[in-house]
Amino acid sequence: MEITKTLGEFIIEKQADYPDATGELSSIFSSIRLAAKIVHREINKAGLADITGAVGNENIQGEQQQKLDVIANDKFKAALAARGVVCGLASEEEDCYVHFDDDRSKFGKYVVLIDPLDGSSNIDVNVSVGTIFSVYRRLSPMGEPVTEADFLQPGDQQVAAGYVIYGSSTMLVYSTGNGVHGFTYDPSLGIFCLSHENMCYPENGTIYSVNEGNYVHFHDGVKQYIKYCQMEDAKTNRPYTSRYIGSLVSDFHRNLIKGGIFLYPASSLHPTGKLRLLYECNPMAFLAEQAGGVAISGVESRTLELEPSELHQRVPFFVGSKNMVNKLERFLREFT
Ligand code: AHM
Ligand code: MG
Repeated sequence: MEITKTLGEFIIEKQADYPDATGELSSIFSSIRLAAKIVHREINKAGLADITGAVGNENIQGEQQQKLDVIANDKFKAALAARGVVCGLASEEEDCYVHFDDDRSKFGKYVVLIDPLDGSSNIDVNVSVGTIFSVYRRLSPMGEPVTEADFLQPGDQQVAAGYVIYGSSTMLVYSTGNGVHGFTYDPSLGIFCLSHENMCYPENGTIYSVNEGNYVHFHDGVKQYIKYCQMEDAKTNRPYTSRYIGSLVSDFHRNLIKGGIFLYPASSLHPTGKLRLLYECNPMAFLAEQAGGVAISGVESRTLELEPSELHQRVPFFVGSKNMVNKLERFLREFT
C-alpha cells in the first residue's frame, strides 16, 4: 500500500478547517489511536498468552467478561485519562460512568462513550472484533464533576464517532461529522495510514446480516423482510446473500464497503433488542448517516433521535444501505 497520509497528519489537516479548534478532539484521537495499537498487539498474541476466555466475572448486563474485554477497557481508559482532555467516560464494561477529576481533565469539554471490545465472544475462535467509540460535548459546567446527563444525550449530538476493527488488518474508521474516513494500521511502522477516504454506503446492496437462528422469535415484519431477501427476483438481484459474523463492527464494516443491511431486532428473546444504544447503535448510526446510509430502531424511529434513559439501554437496530433500510421499514410498518 502506498502511504499517502497518516491518521495524525489527516487530523491536523482537518483541524485547519476549524479556526476555533483547541486541539482537544485531536488529543482524544491520539489517545484512541494509542490504545488501539496496544489492543491490536494484545489481540494478535491472544492464542499464545493466557488472555483468552472468561475472567469469571459478569458485567452489569449479566454477561461473562472476557479477559481481553477487561484489558481493552483498561487500556482505553488509561490512554484517555493520561492526556487530561476528557472529563468523563462511560463504558459498556463499567457499571457506572467514570469521572476524571485531575486538574486538567476536570476542565475538559468532552466525554467519551466506549465499547472497548465488541464481539469479544469471538476472540477465542480467532474471529474479528472491534472497539466502538463516541464523543460528546459535556453539558455540566467545566470544573464540576460530570453527571449522568452528560452521557445520556441523543446520538445526533455526537461530535465524533468511530470504530477500530481488528480484522485481517486493523483499521480505524471515524467521522467528525464531515464524512467517514478509514485508516489501515501498518504494524511494521506502527502507524495508521489513510486508505479509505470519504467512505460511502452503496445505496443498494445484496447482503443481509441477521442472526437467523432467532427467526422464530422475531416479529412478523422482520420475518417477512427476511423472506423477501430470500425470494428469487432477477431485477433486484435476489435472493440476497446472507452474511453474519456476530461481531457488529465486522458486519457493519463489510456492509459499509459492499452494500447491505444489518438487523438486530427486538424479539421474544430480547424484548428491547440486544445492542446498546449508547455504546453500539449511536456511534454506528452516526457513521452510517455520514456515509449516506440509514439507521433506525423501528418505524419512523431514527436511532440518532432517541432520547436515552439509561447508560446500558438496549434498542432494536437496523442499519445499512439507504434503499434496503427503507424497504425494511415498509415491511415493519405493514406487518406489525
Ligand atoms: P458484546 O458487546 O457483548 O460483544 O455483544 C454485542 C455483539 C455484537 O457485536 C453482535 O452484533 C451481537 O452481539 C451478536 O449477537 P448474537 O450472538 O445474539 O447474534
Ligand atoms: Mg458490544
